[in-house]
Amino acid sequence: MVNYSPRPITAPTVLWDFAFLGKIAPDSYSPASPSAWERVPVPSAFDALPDHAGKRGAAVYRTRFTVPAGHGARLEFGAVSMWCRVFVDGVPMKDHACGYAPFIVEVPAAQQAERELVVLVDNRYDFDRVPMHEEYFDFYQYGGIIRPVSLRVLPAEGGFIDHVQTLVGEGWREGRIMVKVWLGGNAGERVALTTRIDAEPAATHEAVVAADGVATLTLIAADKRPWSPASPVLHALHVALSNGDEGSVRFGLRQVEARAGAIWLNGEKILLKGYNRHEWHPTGGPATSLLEMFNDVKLLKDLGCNFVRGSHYPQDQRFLDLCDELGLLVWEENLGWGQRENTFASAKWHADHRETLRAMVRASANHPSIILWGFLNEAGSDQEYVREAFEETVATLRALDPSRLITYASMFALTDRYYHLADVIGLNLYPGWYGCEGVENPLELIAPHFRKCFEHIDRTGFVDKPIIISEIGAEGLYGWRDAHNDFFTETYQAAYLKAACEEALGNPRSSGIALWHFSDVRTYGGGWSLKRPRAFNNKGTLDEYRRPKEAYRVVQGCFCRKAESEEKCHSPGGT
Ligand code: ADA
Repeated sequence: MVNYSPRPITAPTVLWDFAFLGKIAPDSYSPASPSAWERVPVPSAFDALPDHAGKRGAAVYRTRFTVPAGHGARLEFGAVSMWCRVFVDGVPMKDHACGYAPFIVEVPAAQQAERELVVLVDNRYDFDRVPMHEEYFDFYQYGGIIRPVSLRVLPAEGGFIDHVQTLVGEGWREGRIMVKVWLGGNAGERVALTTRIDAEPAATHEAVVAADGVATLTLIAADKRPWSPASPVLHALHVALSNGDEGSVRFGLRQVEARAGAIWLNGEKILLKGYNRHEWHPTGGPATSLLEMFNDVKLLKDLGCNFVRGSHYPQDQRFLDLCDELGLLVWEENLGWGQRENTFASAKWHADHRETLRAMVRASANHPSIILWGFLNEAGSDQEYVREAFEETVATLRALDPSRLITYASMFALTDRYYHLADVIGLNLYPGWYGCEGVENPLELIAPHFRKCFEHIDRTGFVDKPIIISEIGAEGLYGWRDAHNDFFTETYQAAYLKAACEEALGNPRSSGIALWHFSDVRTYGGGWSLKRPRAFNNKGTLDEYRRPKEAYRVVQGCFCRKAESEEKCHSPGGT
């Protein structure tokens, strides 16, 4: 069951065995094959470790864990990149083909308590085997167990709580929540449940109908303080089955709505001010620490943000926990980057996309910080071939979680065919950066282009839908300034972001902005990187070490001028 503190796997050693296997065919591997073992920490991206930096191929991680004899268990993987096959006691249990989505491996009961876990990972691009990852994505795709692995021992007999989903909507003022208890094992058609919110007395619910394995309850929290970025009040819900299986989730009382062309949080119109953020740091690549995530959230808050877009994949649960606790609204999306027709023609891609979308919602649905579900960044949304995937994705998200808004980031503002599916229209726009060869003053392109897009959207029948600028940015190389203030200088970047913020925050048709990007991040190398100096996407307002560029102060000025009155921008340490 989802719990709010990550429970690391109970391995006997801190480090796991690791071996880089190189170009072997994954199917030729067996845990019985001999390997030359090293020791590495988990989580880790093996190709971010100095000994293996930049390598592509197969690799294997191995450890031991204990489960009381006779009990089944679940291994819950935060993310393994890009492809993996998980073996328990030498037996292949699951293949998984999305490097950023959480997944579960069922561990069958055994006579012995000590068990062996082997994870074969592979970071090679292979469209047939791993169609969700393609080589042209503008961020470096690593290999390894990049997020925490946790273990959950299941009851020896009877049913168990698979996970608990809290749904908060129009009842937020009264403290009313809908709770869905997803059951596993032989829980039966009626279950007895005990619930407790915060430190309130426990409540018993006899013979709750578990239709299709889901028992639904409506509960009222005594403490009705709402959750908001300015006051992120969290509540705890504990749920237990009569056989003692139990767990806790956190939730917040808040409602998000899209109406009259605006986004409303707890009944008040809200302007989103934020950044896109990749989960990435130079030390460990995508395997970041809680401290690094914490520092990023603090920097975002210092910049005056109330919003972050988790580009371009499901988020680390620890990051979402921080957003819940520190008060940052989140757009979480399923993995996607600019896919075109060949991707949508792949049955394996559809199956993997479906599985990971569900896994994202299952893992993240209780975070009050998440207000928007997104999917498929910059896919071919001006074309017919995305229709099936877009319609199915939206229907799935609405069925799984009617309490949040749905969006996708479009790069086809004037020709997009699917705005009707979204609650919030997200536009990725780069006027004054891409495609302005020969233009004398590219900054002057920004505001008129925004207006043209807004007018097009209103004219084509979507006047009631809120619009946000889901990406805009320019490259600024850290430390690069010169008298021309030309492209790639910190100065042009700062002026660019200022112009974008002023229009997006000042134009009443806009509900906000997510700047591209929070920090510089490693991207594709070799020939792919000709437009990416250093093989980095340098559009960060901070560089990769989180050193602020000129744009930092400028954006802070824009966002803080627009700060909600109850939310003060601050500058810790006088920065
Ligand atoms: C796109 C894309 C981003 C990044 C950006 C850029 O909008 O969604 O991931 O690649 O362009 O820097 O060009």
